[in-house]
Amino acid sequence: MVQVPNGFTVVVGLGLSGQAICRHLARQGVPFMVADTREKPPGLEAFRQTYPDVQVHCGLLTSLDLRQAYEVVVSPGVDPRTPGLEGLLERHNPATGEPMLVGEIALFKRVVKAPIAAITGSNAKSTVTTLLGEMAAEAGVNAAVGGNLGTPALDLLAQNPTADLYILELSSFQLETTPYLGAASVAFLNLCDDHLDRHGDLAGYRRAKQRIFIGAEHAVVNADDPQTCPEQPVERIERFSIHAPDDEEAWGLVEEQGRWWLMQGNTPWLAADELRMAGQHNYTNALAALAMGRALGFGQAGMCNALRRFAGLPHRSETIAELNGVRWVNDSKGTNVGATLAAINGIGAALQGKLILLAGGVGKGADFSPLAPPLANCARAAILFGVDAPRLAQALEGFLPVERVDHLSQALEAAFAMAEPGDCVLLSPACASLDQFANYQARGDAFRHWVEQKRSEITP
Ligand code: UMA
Ligand code: ADP
Repeated sequence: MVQVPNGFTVVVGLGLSGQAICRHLARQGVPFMVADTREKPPGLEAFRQTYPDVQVHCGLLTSLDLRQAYEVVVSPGVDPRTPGLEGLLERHNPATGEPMLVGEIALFKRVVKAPIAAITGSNAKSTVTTLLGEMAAEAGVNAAVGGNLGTPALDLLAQNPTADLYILELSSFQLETTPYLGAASVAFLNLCDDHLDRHGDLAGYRRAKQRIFIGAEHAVVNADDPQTCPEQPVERIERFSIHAPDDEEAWGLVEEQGRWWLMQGNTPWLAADELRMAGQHNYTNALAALAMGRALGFGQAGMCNALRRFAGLPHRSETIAELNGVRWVNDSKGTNVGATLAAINGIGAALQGKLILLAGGVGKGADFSPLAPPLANCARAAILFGVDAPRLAQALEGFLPVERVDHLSQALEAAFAMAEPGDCVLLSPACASLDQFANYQARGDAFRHWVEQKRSEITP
């Protein structure tokens, strides 16, 4: 048994969040040690060099005696139910008044002075978070943007201590270990099967996400997805929808003489064709950002300028090239069924030819059957790879032709051979990438690289 020294904080995980937590505790002069469930976590040597005096435990957490610990701060990738941590989330810490086990955002909340805007949902978090950051910049607000998006919240504090606003993308993992957020404005954008391997079922996943509403002054929710509505009182709630607004406060889409408009109540804010981001799902993303921005006091003109400029993030329904009349689209960030449905519906409807879907990877326990009907309508085939290809095939067979391969590179070759002019080859895997790639970016980069290589071969 490894004894945790009396009064020490235990940081679990040596990834981005864990290292940010360590830097923060070091700045605060709080004594801490580190544990990681992996025998050789990446970055261990560099960490030891930076913190030669900090004790590091690698391996099973059951061999840690936590009885004298002050508190345990877990990284988002670590399940609070991991053996060794059981019961800590439920146990009260007399010193902090919080659970014995918390996450990075709890530490952030204890010290942050400026207001927080927070965004969660199964999909569109990064897009809306980035967009709100662009709107803040247009409004001349000194905002720091990060969280699940990439820069840990505690690093934002260190990098921009005088920020007037912290705009955070928050995952269910981060919210699960945040006792109280108390944000100025939050959004819960949508909910579909994701991370069920971690949360057990959709109800558990939703419960974690619902924590974003704790102490919120203003909330933006999706009227078309009632699961996003708060189960606790929130002072001000605004709704967005793909339909026309049903009251003056509501945000929605209205078609007038062939042109779609982003509206609040009866007031048009912007024509949808002025946005650089394509697809109806991005119109609702824009509405959510507008609702948050308005509540935070940003002016209309600046927010609309940000919307006109923002081209969307890479790996999200990103057109890479057109080869022999076939469009190649990288939606590698489509890591769950909801995102892949949005991509199929957004692209499939407007297509002259057919869709060829490249999908597969780690399905995280999701039900893939909702993909079958829209694919039956608009797809030439689905080409499946990765560890959950058999489960995907089971859901799609009988609805459309299905081909199984081992790896994305073979899926690309197969798609190239079958595509006809007017078609679109869409990488939107509905799965995480971690069985075959370092992350979704590496998977999207592999797609991009292959397409660019092909383009250079076929265009002299
Ligand atoms: N791990 C262990 N043992 C440990 C610690 C980590 O096995 O003791 C594993 C985890 O299971 C995971 C990997 O290491 O597979 C990384 O986990 P981590 O908690 O160390 O991750 P960080 O590097 O701190 O990055 C985290 C977020 N990652 C996760 O939630 C898994 C990043 O979101 C986020 O950008 C970063 O903090 C900064 O806030 C990534 C993500 O995939 C993009 N998020 C999920 C998603 O968006 O669906 C939630
Ligand atoms: P997140 O940070 O929640 O993963 P992203 O903005 O990175 O969100 O987008 C993730 C995936 O979801 C991408 O495939 C993107 O095309 C898709 N997506 C974007 N907006 C929506 C939406 N409103 N509904 C469903 N899927 C969406």
